[in-house]
Amino acid sequence: MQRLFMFCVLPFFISCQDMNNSVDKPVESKETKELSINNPVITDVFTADPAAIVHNDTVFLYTGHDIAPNDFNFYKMEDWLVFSSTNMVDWKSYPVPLKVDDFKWAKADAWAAEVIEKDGKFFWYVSVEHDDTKPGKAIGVAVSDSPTGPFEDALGKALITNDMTTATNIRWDDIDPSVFIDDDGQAYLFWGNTVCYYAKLKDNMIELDGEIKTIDLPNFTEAPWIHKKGDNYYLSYAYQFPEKTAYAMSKSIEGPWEYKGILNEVAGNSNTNHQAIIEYKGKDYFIYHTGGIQPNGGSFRRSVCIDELNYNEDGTLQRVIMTSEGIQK
Ligand code: FUB
Repeated sequence: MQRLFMFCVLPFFISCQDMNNSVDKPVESKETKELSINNPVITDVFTADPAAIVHNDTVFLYTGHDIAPNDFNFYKMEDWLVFSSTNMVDWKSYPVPLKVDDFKWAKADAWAAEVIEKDGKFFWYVSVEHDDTKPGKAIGVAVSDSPTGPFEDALGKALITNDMTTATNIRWDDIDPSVFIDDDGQAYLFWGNTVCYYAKLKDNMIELDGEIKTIDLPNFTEAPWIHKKGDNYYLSYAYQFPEKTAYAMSKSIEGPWEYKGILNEVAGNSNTNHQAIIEYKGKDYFIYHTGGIQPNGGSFRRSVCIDELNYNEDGTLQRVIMTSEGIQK
């Protein structure tokens, strides 16, 4: 009899209790999962001006390195850094792979740079201050057999100097190189400040192939980045100052470029905004910098952050939402 109660009556009793509970009690809220705070992605040094490539299923993140003292309100940058990750969250660091001093003809300012792989070699295009023989900013190129270096000057002189570009009189218009290899194998270098320049590169990646041209983009400040998705080319860039990121689209790397609007707002307490865009394991990422490490972070002590990038069906880009959480594992 006792057994009969347990097997037949008790379940019925429990289920009536459940019904009563669901009527009388408010529905409990679903458990919310606490997300990790993953931005900035590097927190032991200041990192700026990100560029990134995917090689052998690994992301290599190349950054500038802000070392300005807390009371110094301009850039102090002497070398570039490299990190790698296979999940966009955990980043491995390496010995310093490239310094201004590695370019004998340069005297200062390890400003924005970008790396590309071609035929098993890694070419790193950098902005620096030329020595007094050719005043102004200049673009150099270093090369290595490994994505993490060591890199060495590939040319022994600058690839671009201030006297080669005359669309503006300023001495800092030859900065922020962005390199892109089109589907037919032709490589292009884009760069500029105030004026956006581009030129073809020869197959050896260390000589220009033909004339330097300009692209007319609204409020172009600096930091061009070229990427392609499907049959669309995208030219994103720093817009106005303090800088937002804007972008233009084209069906050809040679243009015409159609301005599409703002992609990212002013990046918090950093007056510059410098982006890299990559696709990795089927997802798209927007890599940028803020002054997010406190108390001393800011325009001259920046830190690289990563958030998702989303495309609309027509290929246009959704505005980036900068988050503290960043990318979750
Ligand atoms: O980091 C120095 C300069 O600030 C870069 O070359 C620009 O893109 C801006 O981020």
